[in-house]
Amino acid sequence: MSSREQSSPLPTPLPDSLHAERQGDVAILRLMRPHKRNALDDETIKGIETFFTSLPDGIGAVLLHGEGEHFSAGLDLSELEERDVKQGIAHSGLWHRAFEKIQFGKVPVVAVLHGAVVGGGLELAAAAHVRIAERSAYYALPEGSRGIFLGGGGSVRLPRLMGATRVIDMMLTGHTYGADEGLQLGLSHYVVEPGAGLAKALELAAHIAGNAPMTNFAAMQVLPHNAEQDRASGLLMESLMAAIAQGDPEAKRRLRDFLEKRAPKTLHR
Ligand code: 1HE
Repeated sequence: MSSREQSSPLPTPLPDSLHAERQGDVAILRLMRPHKRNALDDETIKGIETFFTSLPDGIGAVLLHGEGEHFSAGLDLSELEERDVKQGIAHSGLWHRAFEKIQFGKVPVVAVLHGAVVGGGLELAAAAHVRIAERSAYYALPEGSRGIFLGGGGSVRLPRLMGATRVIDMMLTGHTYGADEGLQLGLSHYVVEPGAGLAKALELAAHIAGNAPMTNFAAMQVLPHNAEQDRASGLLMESLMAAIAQGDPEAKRRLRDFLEKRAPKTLHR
């Protein structure tokens, strides 16, 4: 996809707090509540679930980012006041469903992080596959000081990214991390200058969309599962997935391209 490629709207009906468009084979989902620092209310979470379950064919990657100065201020705290225990469990379940659709959906997701990436905003970011942080990004879990807890899968995903003890520290002490620290800890994979995140994300998303779909599927689905299952099951799963991927006609075509000197070489860039 070139940066000159035209944007077109995606047909899925979404709430005003989200905007979706398509550039070639990349779908772009933007959080659109900058006046509320992209706080995530129920409507937005339901919209995220709808978006990821109704991606049209031909989309090879999703780019996720937030309008305004911040990626997301997390849970919309104004909706919390009246919720009882039963409603709290249902609410967390809603977030779990939506974010599982991101992590284990049809295609890889590239997130651009800037400004506040806090609470549920960090949980949302953690569900993406590739994270690009602009230098303004910072990470925090203010749940401790608000008297609440993680609810969007963060207690499962974040310890796997950065270690449980760091997550405990963030929640207990309010410790925040900046963009460069986040890169070292695995909260992002790239750090770029302010304003450069979207272009980098479009470049990476276009690269991902150009991969063989079966390889993208294997990377998204098999790697996280193998990180959690026993060694023997992991190795068996790997053999099966490797055989499925290499048996696909797309793999045969790509291998022929390389052997007949039509494919790009693997160089350090
Ligand atoms: C909000 C929210 C929100 C802003 N829910 N309305 N998240 C937090 O504890 C983070 C709370 N937010 C902040 O600390 C700050 O807003 C920021 C550092 C992110 C940005 O500061 P600033 O000075 O740019 O904005 P602001 O003046 O604080 O906020 C602008 C408006 O957004 C204001 O509303 P207004 O009507 O008075 O203009 C704020 O009330 C509103 N706003 N953040 C609701 N989070 C699944 S469980 C997940 C658990 C969590 O996510 S806990 C973490 C919650």
